[in-house]
Amino acid sequence: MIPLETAIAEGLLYLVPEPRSPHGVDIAPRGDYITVSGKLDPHTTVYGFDRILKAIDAKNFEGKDRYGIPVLKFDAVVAGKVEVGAGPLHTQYDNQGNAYTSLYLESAVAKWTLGEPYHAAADAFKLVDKVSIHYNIGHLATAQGDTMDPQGKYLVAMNKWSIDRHTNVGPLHPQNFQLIVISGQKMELLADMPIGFGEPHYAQMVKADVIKAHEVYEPGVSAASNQKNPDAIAGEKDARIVRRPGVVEVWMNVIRSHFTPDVITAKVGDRVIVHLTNSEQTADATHGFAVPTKNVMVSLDPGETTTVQFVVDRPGTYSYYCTEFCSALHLEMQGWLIVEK
Ligand SMILES: [Cu+2]
Repeated sequence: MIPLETAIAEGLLYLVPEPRSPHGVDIAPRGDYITVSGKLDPHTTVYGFDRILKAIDAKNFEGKDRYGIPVLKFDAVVAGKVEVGAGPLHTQYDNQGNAYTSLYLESAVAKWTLGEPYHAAADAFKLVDKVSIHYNIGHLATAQGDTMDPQGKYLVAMNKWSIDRHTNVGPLHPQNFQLIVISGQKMELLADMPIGFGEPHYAQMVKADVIKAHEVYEPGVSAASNQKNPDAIAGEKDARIVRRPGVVEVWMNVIRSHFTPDVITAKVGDRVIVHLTNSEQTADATHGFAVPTKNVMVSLDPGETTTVQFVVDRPGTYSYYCTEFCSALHLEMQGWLIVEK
């Protein structure tokens, strides 16, 4: 942690007097502009990063705040102001030097131009277009619009409410996402989509080839820690049960569609520790392991290893079974835990 005094002494922290209730602060793709939207001010303020650095070098301050943080002169650091409309919140960018600001009160998205080098001074910081969206837009996302490599083409308006827009399924309605085409000069609404979770916040839209998901875990890797645990791995051949006083430790293999071992015996009072390895190498071949009376239910992705443990306190015969519909023999994928007195 950097203490406030150190930040001030080392020249790391400066303030700027933004007009009204600043909300979203969004950096342009090349890091040259900082867009601040003022929620209660119909303008978006665009600060030039080079102007900020120059003002710091020239000690162009209008004073200090009560903690001693230098306050930069507003006029010295502002590159432009754009009258975007009522209730500006967040801004995203495209690959043509345009910015897109969500307008919460007005329920719209404003498109406007950045300054040099994207647009000549005469065309800079001008409102270009506005598109009405359905209702209560908060955040918005353009394709890679938060990165150094924005793609343009599409924008998603993340609307917090969806009043009357989709089939009513209860008091809580889905959020309404609206897809807008931004490849032309004018924005165009393409589609609505209900999304069934709480208020959408920062989200990223990236090209599919940016996502390099691994489909199968390297055997023995735990999804929880993303670490390999060689001591917990069990293939079908080395699956085993090891007993010591008060403990039954099981190395269990899981593959379509059986558990090895499929019978475990224990004594009342024993702690049962089960290391489970799903040794599937087929993407999507997930298995589960549930021991209902012990409140145990885990999901194992292909290759994954995980450990569960519980104490058996009553004699009886308990089933454990797979909870994923893994094959035609899924219903056979079960075993028995026999607890003796
Ligand atoms: Cu299964």
